Amino acid sequence: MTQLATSLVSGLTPAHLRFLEGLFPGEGLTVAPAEMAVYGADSSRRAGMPWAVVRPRTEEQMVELLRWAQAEGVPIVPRARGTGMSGGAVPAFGGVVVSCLLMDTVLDVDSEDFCAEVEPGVVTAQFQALVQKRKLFYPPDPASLKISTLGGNVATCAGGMRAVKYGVTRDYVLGVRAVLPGGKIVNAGGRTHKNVVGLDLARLFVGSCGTLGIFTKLTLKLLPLPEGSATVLAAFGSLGEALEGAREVFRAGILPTAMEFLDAKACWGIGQIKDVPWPASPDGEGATKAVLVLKVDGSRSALAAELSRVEGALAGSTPLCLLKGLGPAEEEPLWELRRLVSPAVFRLGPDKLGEDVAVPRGRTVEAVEGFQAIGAEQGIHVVCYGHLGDGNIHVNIVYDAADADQRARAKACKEAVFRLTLSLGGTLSGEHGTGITKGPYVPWQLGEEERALMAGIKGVFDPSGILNPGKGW
Ligand code: 2HG
Ligand code: ZN
Repeated sequence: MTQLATSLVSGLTPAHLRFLEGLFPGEGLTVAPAEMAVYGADSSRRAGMPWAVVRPRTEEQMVELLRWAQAEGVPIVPRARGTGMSGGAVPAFGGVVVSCLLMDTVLDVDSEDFCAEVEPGVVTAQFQALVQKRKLFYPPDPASLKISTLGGNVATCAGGMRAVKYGVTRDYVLGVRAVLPGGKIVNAGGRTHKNVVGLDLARLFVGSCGTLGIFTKLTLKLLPLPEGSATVLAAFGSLGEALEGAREVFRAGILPTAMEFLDAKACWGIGQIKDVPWPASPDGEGATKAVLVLKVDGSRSALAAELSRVEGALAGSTPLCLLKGLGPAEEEPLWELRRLVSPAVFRLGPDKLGEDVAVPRGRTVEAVEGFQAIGAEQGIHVVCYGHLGDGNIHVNIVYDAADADQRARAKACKEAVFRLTLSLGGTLSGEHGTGITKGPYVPWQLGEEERALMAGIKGVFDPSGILNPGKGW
């Protein structure tokens, strides 16, 4: 955990604390450092100490808080479960951390309008299970979905595995109600699935990482629930064969729901914490050099045929083994293996830089081979896995932060990965956002004109710059 020194001294006066006590009585306010520490960290393993933590239950409290914060110049850092990987929820400059977790009501689910209205603190997986009972489907599925919230997902434009077919969180946000610094309430978008009146303010909030306003209500688009799904897991003797197999799936005209891959190091790491179905040897030099996991969905009667088409497309790459799962009970163990990769990577070393670059789909082979070559050059473990179907590659650079030489080599790796990504026409972040870990690199990708426009927009929403400072562009 890296503690950010800038945030250790509280900027709150006794009068500020009296105001917060009045607005957030009882357990609504925390100022005890031991309790607050957890609200200063997220999954980036960076941390800053909040000056205070508040837990609003109502929009009225949010309005009062943001009116006061702007008048007093107090930084405000909204957060939910802190599953973000780039430090977006870390109070880099101290300030009052606003936990949105108590605003967790599903206000409406409408199977005629195909939309739902929710408060930001609703947990994503719980929401999906709820709408599923009504034969409705909310597709975005970030790996953190069992604990992360819809508000956090919208603030970060969370991606996930089903993005290949269904898109990312942005594609499901119809409307946003948010409170701005100064206490103004903004209603953007609404319940219609199409809307071209004015600029698309709702989508502007998506992925803005709590820098423009704090959500109090989200209107989300729903789909009819597909009748069934099926999964294929295939292991290959080379990375090239796996990547070629994936291309064949698209060439065959199949649009999978999800198309994920694991490289040899990822497969090895998973094998260290779980029995794996692919051929491997304990020293990491096993026969399996890459694994693909694909999902298809649709009507139950069509699934078996769809599975054989996927199998046919992969056949040319001569899989070492191929497992099929029909329906959630058979599929879940296969997806569990994929989800284990993020923690499994720590079997290779105590620390990691977790990148989530994305390249145009046609450049994935060059990208993955290039990232692995960079790791080999620097003599450091580079693990590649993730959302192959979107060209969104997780590049985990594993190192020991206590060792200065490894720290320097990990940084050199990260920068070489970024340079290669940009040279292939890619982006530094496909789904985790820039937060504080990638913030300094944003000018590598965005020009001065674009950054000036973004800064201008930020200034309109938040003229005093109090909302989540240090997370801009
Ligand atoms: C995933 O797809 C997540 O598993 C986490 O986005 C990736 O830990 C990571 O770097
Ligand atoms: Zn991911």
